[in-house]
Amino acid sequence: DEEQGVVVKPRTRTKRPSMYKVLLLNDDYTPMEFVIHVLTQFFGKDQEDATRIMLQVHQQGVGICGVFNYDVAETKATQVVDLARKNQHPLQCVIEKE
Ligand code: TYC
Repeated sequence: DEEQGVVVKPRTRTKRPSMYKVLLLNDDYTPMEFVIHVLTQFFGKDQEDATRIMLQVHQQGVGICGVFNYDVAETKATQVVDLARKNQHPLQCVIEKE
């Protein structure tokens, strides 16, 4: 190519951003209503979906609120924990790389 005078465009590899699950963990003290509130307000779930996810966490110990890029996942998890602490609930919300 070079000797024929053809200009080759350098290719830069692009990566799709890694995605992160936001998980809620069960505990013995956080009220079910508060968990449902979190799922509707921070994760856009309707009442039915929020109740289903809350019960799954309650019964299985962990459940998925949603999957987001790192910044959004980290922000949501922090907001959930901040609101829980403000209300003196021990609710844990963590992120996990997919
Ligand atoms: N186990 C809690 C209770 O019985 C309810 C609960 C559900 C707490 C989900 C946390 O992520 C959670 N009040």
